[in-house]
Amino acid sequence: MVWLVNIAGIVLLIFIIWWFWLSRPDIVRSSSSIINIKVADGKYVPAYIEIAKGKEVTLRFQRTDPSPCAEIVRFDDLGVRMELPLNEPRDVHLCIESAGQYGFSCDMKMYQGTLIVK
Ligand SMILES: [Cu+2]
Repeated sequence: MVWLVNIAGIVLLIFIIWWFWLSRPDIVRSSSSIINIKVADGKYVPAYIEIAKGKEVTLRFQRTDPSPCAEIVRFDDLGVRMELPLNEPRDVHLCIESAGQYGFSCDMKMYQGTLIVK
Protein backbone atom coordinates (compact mmCIF):
# COMPACT_ATOMS: atom_id res chain seq x y z
CA MET A 1 0.00 0.00 0.00
CA VAL A 2 2.87 2.38 0.70
CA TRP A 3 3.93 2.44 -2.97
CA LEU A 4 0.40 3.49 -3.92
CA VAL A 5 0.57 6.47 -1.60
CA ASN A 6 3.98 7.37 -3.04
CA ILE A 7 2.68 7.27 -6.58
CA ALA A 8 -0.31 9.42 -5.62
CA GLY A 9 2.13 11.89 -4.05
CA ILE A 10 4.29 12.03 -7.18
CA VAL A 11 1.26 12.51 -9.43
CA LEU A 12 0.05 15.33 -7.20
CA LEU A 13 3.48 16.95 -7.24
CA ILE A 14 3.67 16.82 -11.05
CA PHE A 15 0.20 18.34 -11.24
CA ILE A 16 1.18 21.17 -8.89
CA ILE A 17 4.35 21.92 -10.88
CA TRP A 18 2.38 21.93 -14.12
CA TRP A 19 -0.35 24.13 -12.67
CA PHE A 20 1.87 26.82 -11.22
CA TRP A 21 4.87 26.91 -13.53
CA LEU A 22 3.96 25.41 -16.83
CA SER A 23 0.34 26.18 -17.54
CA ARG A 24 -0.35 29.47 -19.26
CA PRO A 25 -4.12 29.44 -19.20
CA ASP A 26 -4.81 32.73 -20.88
CA ILE A 27 -2.08 33.13 -23.48
CA VAL A 28 -3.41 35.14 -26.38
CA ARG A 29 -1.93 35.12 -29.87
CA SER A 30 -3.43 38.05 -31.62
CA SER A 31 -3.11 38.90 -35.25
CA SER A 32 -5.30 41.96 -34.75
CA SER A 33 -3.55 45.24 -34.09
CA ILE A 34 -5.69 46.10 -31.07
CA ILE A 35 -5.53 43.85 -28.06
CA ASN A 36 -7.90 44.41 -25.15
CA ILE A 37 -6.51 43.80 -21.70
CA LYS A 38 -8.77 43.87 -18.69
CA VAL A 39 -7.41 44.99 -15.37
CA ALA A 40 -9.73 43.30 -12.93
CA ASP A 41 -9.67 41.26 -9.73
CA GLY A 42 -5.99 41.75 -9.11
CA LYS A 43 -4.71 40.69 -12.50
CA TYR A 44 -4.33 41.41 -16.19
CA VAL A 45 -6.54 39.35 -18.48
CA PRO A 46 -4.98 38.14 -20.68
CA ALA A 47 -1.63 38.19 -18.92
CA TYR A 48 0.36 36.46 -21.67
CA ILE A 49 0.18 38.01 -25.08
CA GLU A 50 2.06 36.88 -28.13
CA ILE A 51 2.69 39.55 -30.76
CA ALA A 52 4.65 39.77 -33.98
CA LYS A 53 8.06 41.38 -34.12
CA GLY A 54 8.22 44.71 -35.92
CA LYS A 55 4.45 45.12 -36.09
CA GLU A 56 2.55 48.02 -34.56
CA VAL A 57 0.14 46.94 -31.85
CA THR A 58 -2.15 48.77 -29.50
CA LEU A 59 -2.69 47.39 -26.05
CA ARG A 60 -6.00 48.76 -24.82
CA PHE A 61 -6.12 48.59 -21.05
CA GLN A 62 -9.55 48.66 -19.43
CA ARG A 63 -9.28 49.01 -15.72
CA THR A 64 -12.32 48.07 -13.67
CA ASP A 65 -10.29 47.20 -10.60
CA PRO A 66 -10.67 50.00 -8.03
CA SER A 67 -7.50 49.03 -6.18
CA PRO A 68 -4.99 51.92 -6.28
CA CYS A 69 -2.41 49.25 -6.99
CA ALA A 70 -3.78 48.97 -10.52
CA GLU A 71 -3.57 52.62 -11.47
CA ILE A 72 -0.17 52.48 -13.17
CA VAL A 73 1.01 50.08 -15.81
CA ARG A 74 4.69 50.02 -16.64
CA PHE A 75 6.79 48.27 -19.23
CA ASP A 76 10.23 48.57 -17.69
CA ASP A 77 12.12 47.08 -20.63
CA LEU A 78 10.45 49.52 -23.00
CA GLY A 79 10.54 52.64 -20.86
CA VAL A 80 6.75 52.97 -20.95
CA ARG A 81 4.66 53.97 -17.98
CA MET A 82 1.02 54.95 -18.09
CA GLU A 83 -1.75 55.91 -15.72
CA LEU A 84 -4.92 53.86 -15.99
CA PRO A 85 -7.97 55.76 -14.79
CA LEU A 86 -10.87 53.66 -13.58
CA ASN A 87 -13.35 52.67 -16.31
CA GLU A 88 -11.58 54.65 -19.03
CA PRO A 89 -9.69 52.72 -21.67
CA ARG A 90 -6.09 53.73 -22.23
CA ASP A 91 -3.98 52.73 -25.21
CA VAL A 92 -0.32 51.77 -25.19
CA HIS A 93 1.14 51.79 -28.70
CA LEU A 94 4.10 49.55 -29.25
CA CYS A 95 6.27 48.36 -32.07
CA ILE A 96 8.96 46.02 -30.78
CA GLU A 97 11.83 45.27 -33.11
CA SER A 98 13.53 42.44 -31.28
CA ALA A 99 12.11 39.11 -30.27
CA GLY A 100 11.95 38.18 -26.63
CA GLN A 101 9.81 38.47 -23.54
CA TYR A 102 8.85 41.84 -22.14
CA GLY A 103 7.19 42.06 -18.78
CA PHE A 104 4.63 44.60 -17.72
CA SER A 105 3.32 45.27 -14.25
CA CYS A 106 1.73 47.68 -11.86
CA ASP A 107 3.97 50.02 -9.93
CA MET A 108 4.62 47.56 -7.11
CA LYS A 109 4.88 44.54 -9.42
CA MET A 110 1.90 42.79 -7.93
CA TYR A 111 -0.04 42.65 -11.18
CA GLN A 112 2.12 41.06 -13.85
CA GLY A 113 1.90 40.27 -17.50
CA THR A 114 4.24 39.26 -20.30
CA LEU A 115 4.50 40.19 -23.94
CA ILE A 116 6.03 37.46 -26.03
CA VAL A 117 7.49 38.92 -29.20
CA LYS A 118 8.18 36.47 -32.02
CU1 LIG B 1 0.55 47.25 -7.50
